Amino acid sequence: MTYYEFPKSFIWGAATAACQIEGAAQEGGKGESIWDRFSRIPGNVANGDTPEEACDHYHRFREDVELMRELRLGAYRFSIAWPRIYPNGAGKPNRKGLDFYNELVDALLDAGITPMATLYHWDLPQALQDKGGWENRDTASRFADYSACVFEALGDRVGLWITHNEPFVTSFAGHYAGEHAPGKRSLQSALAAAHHLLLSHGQAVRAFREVGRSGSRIGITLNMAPVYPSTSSAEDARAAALWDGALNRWFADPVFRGSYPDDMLQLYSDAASMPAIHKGDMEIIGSPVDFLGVNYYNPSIVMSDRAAQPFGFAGVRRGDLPVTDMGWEVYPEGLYDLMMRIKNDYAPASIYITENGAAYPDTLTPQGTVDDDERLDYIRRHLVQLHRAIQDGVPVDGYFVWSLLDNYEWAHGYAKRFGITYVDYHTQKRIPKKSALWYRDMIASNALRG
Ligand code: GCO
Repeated sequence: MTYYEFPKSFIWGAATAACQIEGAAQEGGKGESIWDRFSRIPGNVANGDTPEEACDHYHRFREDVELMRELRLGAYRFSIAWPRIYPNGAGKPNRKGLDFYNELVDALLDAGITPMATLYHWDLPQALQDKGGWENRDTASRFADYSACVFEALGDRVGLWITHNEPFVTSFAGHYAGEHAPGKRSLQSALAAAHHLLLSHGQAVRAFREVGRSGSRIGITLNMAPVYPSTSSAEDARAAALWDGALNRWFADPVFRGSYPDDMLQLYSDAASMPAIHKGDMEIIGSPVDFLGVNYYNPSIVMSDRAAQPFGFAGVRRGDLPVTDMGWEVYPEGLYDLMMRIKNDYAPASIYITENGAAYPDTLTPQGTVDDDERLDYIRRHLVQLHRAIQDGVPVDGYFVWSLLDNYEWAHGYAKRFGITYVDYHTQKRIPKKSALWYRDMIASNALRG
């Protein structure tokens, strides 16, 4: 039996996002978000599910904080719904929206839980979408104003900030694949959205440096994956390099090096018209961050496929790995490879795993428990690899399991359960799964056995 002890200051947490858990979509003065709008269009979301009620966390946050306390979480990553603060995207902030997050933060601090706030987890005010959304450069300035308002309101108590969650998904799932709000399908739109998201990140970091309390920290969360070619052929190696460019380098290079990668810039400029990159943009985007947030779920395995649009490569499965309910292959060693790669190529001062977890089709036993052994095993095996990366010098300071609660899984609606806590959507009852109880005990010992 091996004993994997984590650093003393290591932070154990769980993550959620406003749109996925809050509900109360039309209460407390909240404005419409692009997900409120997108989810009501038939065909966009499984079962026609909307975020209207979700986990009703808006009304049950005290109970949820109590649950976190019982699970001994050291930190909680949540997101702020921009349309709660600026129902119309700009103008005067909505006091009731700020009050909600003020009360949540106070409840967390009373329970001894460190709050980590994400400013943008995909719920753009619809009013800004009506003006072009992230394709419009002006949205970046609106984001900087919104961020400054929230820093001002919560910055005396929130010490950990994330500007954006997964700008790759916001831009490409939302504007190229059309699977997420606002449902666009154009490479040009996706590239414009990506640039303005990155620009808004840099602007928010600069706004934070002007007001941020000393000791508080800001970063960005990227969804990154190790990319493996499916064979040792030169074509597959090229395919893997391109996908790595699209998924990882297009976002990490600007943030850490202040430039887009040359090979991708060439490829994208040949295929679509790039948004205007103003003088000074790249310096703003490259403003130093205090940490990198990494969301890791599964590896990318890529092969060359001349027929695949638009760049002649396709993602494939390795085939010999178990898969989750999302169809994602489970490969914990990928987390180790990814950590080493990030350390070598970008050398961030600090890393938080801001999401890692798995969906499985959980069921309640007659005794009222949820025996999610597969999820428990998924988390445990990823933590073993994370421990290995820390031993090898990667500065990982915390881990947040996705997710605290079963919740609204975007285009999959309520059909996919990622929680360590089961949510009965009819009664809104929360039932900690076996993985949650295991996580609680692991946190208490700050170590794994395995
Ligand atoms: C993401 C988001 C989460 C998802 C989770 C599971 O990574 O897509 O940050 O909101 O729910 O990742 O897909």
